[in-house]
Amino acid sequence: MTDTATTTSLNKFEKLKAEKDGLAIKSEIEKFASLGWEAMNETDRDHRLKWVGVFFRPVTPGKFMMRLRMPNGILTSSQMRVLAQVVQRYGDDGCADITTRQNIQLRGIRIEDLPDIFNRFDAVGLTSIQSGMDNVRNITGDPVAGLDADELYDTRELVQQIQDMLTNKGEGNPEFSNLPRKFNIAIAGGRDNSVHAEINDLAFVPAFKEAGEQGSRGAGEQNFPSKIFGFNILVGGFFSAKRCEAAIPLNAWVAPEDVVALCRAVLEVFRDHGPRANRQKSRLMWLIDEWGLDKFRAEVENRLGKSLISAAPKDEIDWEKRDHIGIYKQKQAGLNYIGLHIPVGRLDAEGMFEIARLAEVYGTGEIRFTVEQNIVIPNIADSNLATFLTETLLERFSINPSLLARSLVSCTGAQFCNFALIETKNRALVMIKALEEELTFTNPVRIHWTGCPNSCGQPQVADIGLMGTKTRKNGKTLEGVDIYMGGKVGKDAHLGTCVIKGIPCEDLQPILQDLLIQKFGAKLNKEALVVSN
Ligand code: SRM
Ligand code: SF4
Repeated sequence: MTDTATTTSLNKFEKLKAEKDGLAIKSEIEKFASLGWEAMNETDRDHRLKWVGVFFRPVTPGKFMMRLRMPNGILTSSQMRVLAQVVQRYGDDGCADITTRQNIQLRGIRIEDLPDIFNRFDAVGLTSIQSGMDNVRNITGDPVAGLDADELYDTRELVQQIQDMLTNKGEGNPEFSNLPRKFNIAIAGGRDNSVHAEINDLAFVPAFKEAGEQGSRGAGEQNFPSKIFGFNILVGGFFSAKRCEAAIPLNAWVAPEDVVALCRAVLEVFRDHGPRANRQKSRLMWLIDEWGLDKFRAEVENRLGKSLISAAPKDEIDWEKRDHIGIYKQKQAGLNYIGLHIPVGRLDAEGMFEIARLAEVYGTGEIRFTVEQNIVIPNIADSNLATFLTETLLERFSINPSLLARSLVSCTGAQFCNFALIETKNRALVMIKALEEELTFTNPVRIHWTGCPNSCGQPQVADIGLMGTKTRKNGKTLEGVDIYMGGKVGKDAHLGTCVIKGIPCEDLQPILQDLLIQKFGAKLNKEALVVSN
């Protein structure tokens, strides 16, 4: 237990963890399945089940959500088919959402089916372990790792190794199942910061050291003989209702072979010293604030058992961020990856089966998720492209969506999330359609919706971020949004800030229309001009 925790009064969540470790739930699944959700101990049901990725939904009691882990956002067609079978059995209640962490969540789950679902997961190598509460979330990596001719490092293996270390290869690892709070890790392997490194508690961005500054040689060495490849480290990025911060440089560089040990060292420091009294002040940045960066860095060195090398003077993030939608040549001659736009990340069983089929028929069965809640199918031969393009699924999941829809991201919102102050996904889709009827665009505009200040939909990284709130109009309380602007992704990423507060959702469309015209070069369509005249 932590030095901080022993000297301060424990909050409700620390108490429930101290009473019984979340991972203990793993051996009780059969029991819960026969008891049923109504007879279960409420703390087990509402909180501890999250250690195995099962979320009680107060909005739809009895219909649970399951959050998987998808290291680097990669899965196989067989895994996708199992996920589809799971949601299919729930009819209209069953659906899935691709998440802003390159991951997937299933909906409509009945507690009595959990033993069978976990067996099915085991059979195809899927896991949902430690995906919620005070654990490390899905670890993100470059969505085109191993495909992109310009990549600096293929992040896939490293991401998997970190997940294996944290979860004991999916079995559950009590060493890291009682952190002071959630924790996010990302590894960027390309030049465009596809993972939003800046909003993670711990992030690795590609950077070269001059040969001689460091002992061993890294993976990019053959292409840059006088330079050694590794990562500059960023720490402390996070969003919460109370505070949002971009990650700051640790002034440290690691070779790829030291990344797993570095993750372990940082997590041990956070686990053993992170503040646990107030959950609103428990993320890693609060510890860094309390200690100062130098003490934090020294403590990480202690745990690592060696000195950290200072950061490379510059990192290699020098591109604008790509969205990967459309057809792109891979570094392997004759092969392509194709990005499909999945509107607000929402899938049904039929769509999931079809994606699995396309990945098998045209590719090698591999499927990838992006943090924009979309899908990439890699390894499609040139000779298969023409037929691929005739598939009817592309009418639903386009490879060339309209410019506004293309970059739309939305969190879960009021349909399933009890924190939500507004409905998001459906509203976002309706709004985009209405705006596209009125306006013509020359560039994509990245609009992110999030249903409450927890910021799961990352409004601070968007061109226009919309954060749910309650607002007053004519004496009535209405669903509204605070508007964020100025989020920059890719090279020189920085967070956007709130520019307008408390707009009722019913008044939002003309305000967005104005912003799109004034700030993003949108033009009113001829038809809209005629109507407004
Ligand atoms: Fe989140 C809590 C959904 C990404 C910050 N998030 C929740 C819960 C679990 C609340 C709940 O129990 O209802 C939401 C589940 C709703 C549901 O039924 O789907 C939820 N978060 C999501 C997802 C599904 C949004 C999406 O539509 O994509 C994302 C799942 C990612 C994953 O696969 O693990 C998701 N959440 C994020 C992100 C974005 C990111 O990681 O890049 C953030 C901001 C970044 C960060 O954490 O620093 C985020 N979620 C939060 C917070 C605020 C954390 C804090 O320190 O205060 C909460 C509330 C909490 O943890 O107490 C929260
Ligand atoms: Fe729920 Fe709020 Fe997160 Fe949206 S931002 S998923 S409403 S907690």
